[in-house]
Amino acid sequence: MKLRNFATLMAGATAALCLVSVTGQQANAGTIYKDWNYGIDAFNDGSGGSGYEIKGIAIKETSDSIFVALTGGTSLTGTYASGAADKNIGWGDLFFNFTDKTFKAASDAKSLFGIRFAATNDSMVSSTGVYQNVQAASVTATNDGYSSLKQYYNSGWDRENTQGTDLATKTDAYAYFGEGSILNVIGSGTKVGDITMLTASALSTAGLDFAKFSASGSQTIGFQFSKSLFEGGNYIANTFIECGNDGVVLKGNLKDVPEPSGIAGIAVVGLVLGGKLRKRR
Ligand SMILES: [Ca+2]
Ligand SMILES: [Ca+2]
Ligand SMILES: [Ca+2]
Repeated sequence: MKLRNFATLMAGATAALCLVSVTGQQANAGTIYKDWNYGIDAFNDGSGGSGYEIKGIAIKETSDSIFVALTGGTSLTGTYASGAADKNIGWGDLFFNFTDKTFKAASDAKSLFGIRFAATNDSMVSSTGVYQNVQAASVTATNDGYSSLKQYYNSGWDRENTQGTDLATKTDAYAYFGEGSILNVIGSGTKVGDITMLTASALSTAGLDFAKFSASGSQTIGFQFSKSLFEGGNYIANTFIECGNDGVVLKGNLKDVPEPSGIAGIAVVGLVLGGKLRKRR
């Protein structure tokens, strides 16, 4: 729990008690296998072919690190595409939403966490790494992509597990993302730390096994970062390809995020909100 959230909690505690989540984020979804939480995406909803097909996402936490893996047909450096402004279409950025808000609302409130892991993509932040206070932006227009999520679905790409097993239907996708622009990169945010890219063998050693779900793509990308950069509790993680041709979501829960040091000064706040915090965590 980051310090800034005490203020957010104080401001929102009363309202939060009265609100019923409309996004289903309270659910600790995903499929856990050997400590990895998996979201498996439709294998046939990558508009444009196998080079734009996401098959799955997986996240694992250890005592001090968070591991992320993505698999599909898109390499870390993307695919040549004559219609893109930079002649390349690759991965967008990865987002984590720890709030009870929809993606758009959390983005508008600059409450998302974002990770730029693809150094050659069109992210609007200058370097790879972990960012907080993130507002998302769309780069589909400069990547020969869809002007909206509605246009993607109206083009015939609605499939079972359209945004992965945790956001399986178009209706669910609209409820979380809305029907408008596909916000797929970090538009702005504050960098809080770096990521370390992981080799296939390192991922295997860490227990990653997309083959368990018959979801091994030709490209599997992985990285890790310090859990101290992050927030605990329920999350919705997601990423889209730069053109919006495919996207995947994973819901889960981070249990063991270390408490920041030096919180004694707001111990009273902690006591008052203790019940609320325990519930969130
Ligand atoms: Ca897919
Ligand atoms: Ca591009
Ligand atoms: Ca998808």
